[in-house]
Amino acid sequence: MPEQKTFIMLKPDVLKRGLMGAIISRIEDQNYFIERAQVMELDKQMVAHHYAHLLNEDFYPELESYMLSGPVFAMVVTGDNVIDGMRKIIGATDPRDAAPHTIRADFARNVTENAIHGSDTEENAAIEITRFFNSYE
Ligand code: DAT
Ligand code: MG
Repeated sequence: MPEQKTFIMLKPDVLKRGLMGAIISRIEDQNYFIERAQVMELDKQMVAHHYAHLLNEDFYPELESYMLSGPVFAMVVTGDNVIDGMRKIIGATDPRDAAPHTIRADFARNVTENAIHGSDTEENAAIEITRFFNSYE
């Protein structure tokens, strides 16, 4: 299994509801390592870049206002096969479709407020880490 890096972001309501610790425990329980982390506020431009593939969707305004509703917690997480491994413990985009015991099944409120982002490919992980942390090391 390859050692990889992925970009993980805990979305605003996770910070508001005090769920950061519970979700970080699940990441560490997989023996993944949190290499970099910061609480930060996004702006419209960062949300537009991060969700560029969704700009024309009718739900984009709702997604944008959710992502701007408070600070997020951005992380670089490393580990064996961590990109797919994190997607697996995160669960499906819509929590109604997410497998039992996944982070979204347990913590997401709905498809918009779905608690957490995880990169889907190595290419996107590198782009997202660079966008949020200014460098890919
Ligand atoms: P994922 O976050 O599982 O990679 P995605 O990249 O397709 O999913 O979408 C990014 C975010 O956009 C997702 O976490 C929540 C929002 N979103 C996606 N599909 C949606 C929908 N049908 N209605 C509302 N929000 C949606
Ligand atoms: Mg995605």
